[in-house]
Amino acid sequence: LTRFCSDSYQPEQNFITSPKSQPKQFVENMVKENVVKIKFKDSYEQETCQSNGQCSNDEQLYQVPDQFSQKNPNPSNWPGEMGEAYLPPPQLEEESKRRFSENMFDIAVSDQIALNRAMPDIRNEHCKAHSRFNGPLPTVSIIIVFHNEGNSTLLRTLVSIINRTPWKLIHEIILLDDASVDREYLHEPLEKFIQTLPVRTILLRNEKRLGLISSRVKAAKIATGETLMFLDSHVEVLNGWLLYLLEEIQKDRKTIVCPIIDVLTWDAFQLLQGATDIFGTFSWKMIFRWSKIQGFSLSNQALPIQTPTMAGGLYAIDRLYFEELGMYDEGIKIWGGENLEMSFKCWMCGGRIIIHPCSHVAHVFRKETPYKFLESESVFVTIFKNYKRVVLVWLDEYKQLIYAVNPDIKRLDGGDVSDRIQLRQKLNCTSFKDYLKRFKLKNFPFNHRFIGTVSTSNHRCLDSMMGPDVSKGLNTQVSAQTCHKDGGNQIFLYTTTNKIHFDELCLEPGEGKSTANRNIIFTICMNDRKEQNWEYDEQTFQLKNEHFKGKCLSILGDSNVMLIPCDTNNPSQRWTFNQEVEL
Ligand code: UD2
Ligand code: MN
Repeated sequence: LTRFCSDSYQPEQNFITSPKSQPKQFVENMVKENVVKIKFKDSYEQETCQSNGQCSNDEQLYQVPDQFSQKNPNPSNWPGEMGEAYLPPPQLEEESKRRFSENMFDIAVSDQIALNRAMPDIRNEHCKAHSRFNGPLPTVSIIIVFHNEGNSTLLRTLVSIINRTPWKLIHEIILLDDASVDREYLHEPLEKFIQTLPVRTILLRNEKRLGLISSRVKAAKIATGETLMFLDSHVEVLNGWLLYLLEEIQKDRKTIVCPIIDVLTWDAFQLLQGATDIFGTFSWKMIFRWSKIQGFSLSNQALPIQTPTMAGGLYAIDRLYFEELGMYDEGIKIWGGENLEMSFKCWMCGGRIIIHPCSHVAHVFRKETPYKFLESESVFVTIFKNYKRVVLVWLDEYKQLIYAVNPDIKRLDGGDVSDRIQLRQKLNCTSFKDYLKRFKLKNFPFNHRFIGTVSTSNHRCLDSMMGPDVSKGLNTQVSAQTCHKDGGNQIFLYTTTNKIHFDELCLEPGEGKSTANRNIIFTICMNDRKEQNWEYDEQTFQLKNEHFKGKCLSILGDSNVMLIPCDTNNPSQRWTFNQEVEL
């Protein structure tokens, strides 16, 4: 029985079981129809299990196979094999340009790459040494929501899952088409395709666009596996990816586990290995950020890393735990901020979030977002309203800092959040301050002296001149501008350890010839770095550098912030801290 469903979906009536059939025949048809140009392996075969998903024993089921035992590999000179870059040859250039904006990645290139292309095993040696697991691992419902996804990218996502996951662990794959427009291949061809898959696959369709977040909730509600695995619709999972994630949930069910997100480039679909020594944080503008672990030790490379926040796209979670946590805030429209909501909620209410350095999923990072958000308002308005909800429910008194730096979040109305506040009470969660203390997130302080504008007696204020992405401000110059009283880039933070922060960055004199005056730039904050320490003299109002003795923070000319010899008569060295945020 095969039926395809809309919003009124009833799982008992409408699931599609997809037994192994003849993918070869089907793929040949697709090639004829010019939908996907290169055929993949004759049929799916499990390396450790029988084709019906039966494994001879659990030892085989819970073991990451050696990648090179893959049967019937593609010819190695096929485009993109082993994650190699494939740039469009001259005859493809026209199509490549013409169709780029469909997805904001090169779909013409993707169409040339085999759906079952081989990928290198990029796990480190420590991970390879940990390739056996104690069963039974929980089963998984893999949830993939898509809106206007490219054809070959979506199919390659599915084929990679089938080829690199023990089928017995896949309770089901749930695909949800979030009201894609004018994409014929997402209809009958996709419906036929999923019937060739050897695991149960459900395809749902939204009649009206719900956005990623509500769609994920909708899919989670019909899922029946023991765990949920959320994926984007343009990924390739790599060898062993799921086993590492499930093992952590098996150990502790209140765990959210994220894989390493490797990069597939938007122009050549080249695999670039993602960093494994990173964790997630977020900025004063509520933007998710990656941060490098200082002093990362090589011997720990197979151990999961605790992360204060997650990127949000790819993660595994116990299904009932996801429910306990109140799934997502459905007041969040399309997407944006939901990853922070999930992160704060999990950590503040007794759970934990980890990144497993052995689990790799490659994701196509697009050039830009190809689809619109809501018709009625700009993307930023939607996203800021989403942030507003998260801030109101989870940030306690720290909401003031967010509001000072991004007044739009303060101004916009994100709607009623009372049910989410109730959820927080029900879950008996700790304060946001405790969350910050636990991770010592430096940009959200709890031992600071001051947060606000820093101005000279002639009404010039320190200004970061930064866009929303603070990481782009690394090594840029600090500026002085007319004090505008609108907060934003003029909000700085002065710590009890004498550092001057803008968000996660610190003020420090840049390189300069020893005799020359140095520009002040933004650098990564480091505890023991004296160049970043500024002693405030309450008599003279000077900010004296602790490393360069006798030198002070000063404005030179109109807007240059420099380190020059201290001079009590210079009004451009007389600084006042104007407290704007009381924490
Ligand atoms: C990143 C995350 C993504 C999500 C988003 C917002 C990663 C690798 N990706 O997205 O999962 O958390 O940030 O925080 O961490 N989609 C819909 N309906 C919509 C809009 C999007 O179904 O109305 C789908 C889309 O087809 C895709 C997924 O949502 O499968 C994420 O969107 P994206 O890939 O455009 O965004 P990305 O990768 O920047
Ligand atoms: Mn994506």
